[in-house]
Amino acid sequence: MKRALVTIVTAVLGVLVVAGSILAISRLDREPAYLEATPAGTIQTPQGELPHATIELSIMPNTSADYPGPSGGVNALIENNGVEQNEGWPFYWPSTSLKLPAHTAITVTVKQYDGGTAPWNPYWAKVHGTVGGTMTVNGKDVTEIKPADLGHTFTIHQYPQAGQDNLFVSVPMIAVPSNAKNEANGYPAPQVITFTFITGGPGEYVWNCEDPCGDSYQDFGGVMQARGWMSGRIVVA
Ligand SMILES: [Cu+2]
Repeated sequence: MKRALVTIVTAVLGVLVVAGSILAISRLDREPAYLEATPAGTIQTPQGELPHATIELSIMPNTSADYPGPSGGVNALIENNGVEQNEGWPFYWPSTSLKLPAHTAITVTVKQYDGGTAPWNPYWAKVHGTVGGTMTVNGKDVTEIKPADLGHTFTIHQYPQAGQDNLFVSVPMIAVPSNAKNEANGYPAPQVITFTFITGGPGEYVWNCEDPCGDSYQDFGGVMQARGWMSGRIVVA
């Protein structure tokens, strides 16, 4: 009888350990919920008339009551350490997980509220992979900005692989001037950046910031290595 009990307890403990490990791993993996592009009719592009969709993002310099920032997964673990390691970290908002329709012109509007850091390579201050090779900064068409004015980048990529189209888009997010005053909401007036790119067939991609806005090694640690802040996933479906 006692032996049977020990066997049962041992088996139950084993199940609990496995279930706990799976839960811990899935917490680590959890990414913000997908933000879906909004259909917006059709648009003329160099590839002819295509379906059009839009998506709106903001880059916040720090969290606040109105912009609490990513809270699940990796970030929750950082906060649970009892030390607010993500205090003052910039982040893309409302999500770093994006869902985009296939074979569609996607117009992204970004309100950029953060200051700047020059990139290690001026390549990241140039526009790559958009329709016309341009973006707009506060309504003006440009193909690049001064590297010293870079705040962040929005860079979509994935290693070439069978079964999905290549997608490479990189757009420099111009910084708010360092002497900009905060408005009533606690943030300076944003730089407004728009750009349009064309998705291929269905696929899974990642994106990240290529401006060294973090800390540690080459300033690519901290916020730069925490999913949900300066990097995320893109599904084209
Ligand atoms: Cu960044």
